[in-house]
Amino acid sequence: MADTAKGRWSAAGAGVAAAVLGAGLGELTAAIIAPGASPFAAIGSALIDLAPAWAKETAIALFGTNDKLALLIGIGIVLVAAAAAAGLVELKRPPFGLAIMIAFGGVGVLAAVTRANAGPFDWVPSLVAGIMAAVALSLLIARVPGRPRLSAATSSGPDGAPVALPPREPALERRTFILWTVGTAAVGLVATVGSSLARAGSRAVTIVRDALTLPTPAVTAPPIPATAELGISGLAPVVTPNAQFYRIDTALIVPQIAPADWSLRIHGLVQNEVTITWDELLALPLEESFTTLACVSNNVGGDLIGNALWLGYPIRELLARAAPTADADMVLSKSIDGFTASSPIEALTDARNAILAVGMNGEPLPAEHGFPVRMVVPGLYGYVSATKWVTELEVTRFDKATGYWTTRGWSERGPIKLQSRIDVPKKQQGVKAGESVIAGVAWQQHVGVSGVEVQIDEGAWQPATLATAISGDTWVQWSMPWTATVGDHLIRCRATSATGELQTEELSRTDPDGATGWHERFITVFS
Ligand SMILES: Nc1nc2c(c(=O)[nH]1)N[C@H]1C(S)=C(S)[C@@H](COP(=O)(O)O)O[C@H]1N2
Ligand SMILES: [Mo]
Repeated sequence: MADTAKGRWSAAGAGVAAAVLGAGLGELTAAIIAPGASPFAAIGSALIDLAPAWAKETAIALFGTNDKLALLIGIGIVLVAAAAAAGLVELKRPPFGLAIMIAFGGVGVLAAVTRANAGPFDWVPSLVAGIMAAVALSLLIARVPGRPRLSAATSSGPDGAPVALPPREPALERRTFILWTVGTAAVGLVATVGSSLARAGSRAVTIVRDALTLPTPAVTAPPIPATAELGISGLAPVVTPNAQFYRIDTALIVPQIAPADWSLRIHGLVQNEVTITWDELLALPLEESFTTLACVSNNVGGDLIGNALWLGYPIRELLARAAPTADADMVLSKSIDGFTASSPIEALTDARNAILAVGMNGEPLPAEHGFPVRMVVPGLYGYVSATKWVTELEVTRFDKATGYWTTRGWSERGPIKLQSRIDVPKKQQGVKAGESVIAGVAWQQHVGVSGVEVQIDEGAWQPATLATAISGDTWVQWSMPWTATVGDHLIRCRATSATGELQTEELSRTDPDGATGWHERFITVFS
């Protein structure tokens, strides 16, 4: 009787309700005892770490900076499907449905304990999740309408064997089952909501950050030239506000480091191991500098790039204290969450503003941009230089160690490539015929840009007007007046670097070391 379409739907529903309960209680346990070990986040992080270069690219291409949300939703969908299957299996072949629930908990445990900064109790939440889901499933499956009810206690037959009780009234049975199932799922949802409330309430680090005042810089950045900002509507502002700054990282849960607990250790191929605390870092003469960060995953025309005023201390000075040995050629910076970046040592020891940053646009680093301390290195893509939540610099060699993305198919070195982008007219924006403007940004950090040219409808390349660059470490705006004529047009741009290199037309993918090609945009001009 239970093996009817209705019975199977009930069993699948029981599986989903049991999983919701387990997941909710697991999240709640994590929120209380091991904030970093949320089963969802642990599995998600493990998936991120296991993902090859193409998977990261696909995620970013499809979902942009919402890639993490998409991943969590994906995990949720898989869990719901697996939970429904576990319910069906438990109906037909007990106790294998329970085994599936326990196995899922086991995957969570494995993911949690293998995380980079795993705590001693990180195995608990997923274990709780698996066991509670299994217990709930067995209780619910026993109540699937139409199941033979077995009872040894009250209705043994003459030979002592359990006998089936007469089925209960079907309507009553169904109502009881639905009540139990909905109740189970509801408890799970309440626990999930409770866990996120508990987490939000314990954002102590945010409170510390908001109360922080950064020291006055010993070296201030020169004022931004008045002619650096063209102020054209739709054009990226020359300094990117923090709230609009792109965010790319592998951290599903933003690491929460209290400055008082932060320190940076420099070790490896050095003569003196150096450790510096937050207070020691802030007591040093801090310097301001503008640097444009760019992601290697930025496609031609993409927006994974932003420019900020950073406040920090030159890494070169700290490395000098550590005194790297002559054979060192790389510094592997490490984040508290296990991310690593391989920077050529010369980029950190030459005259450029490679800094340990504590401030971004006049405030402490936002949590998602690396609070309390991150690296910023002009001229290198973020994945080989811009380590957020940085806690360690290992001085080493390229033939001895590799960074996080290098082991996943990206290049071990990532100098930023010469690029330019059209911002105005905006994508899919119709333009009215007449006097109009084409504008954008161009960059090759630490080299600088000397010119940008624009081509309309395969015509001759025309020079655009460059705004004043803040420095060679930042992007620069450009614009060109355009008398737009009715019809469809193709607009292209290309930059020339300060060393005379012309931006290549050759299209290349983002992996392994950054996209190339000219940005182009189709524009419709109407009368
Ligand atoms: N800890 C940590 N730092 C990291 C990353 C990361 O995944 N984890 N991603 C890097 C990459 S790929 C880029 S492009 C920059 C982006 O910095 P933003 O998020 O502040 O823009 O951070 C870098 N630092
Ligand atoms: Mo990146």
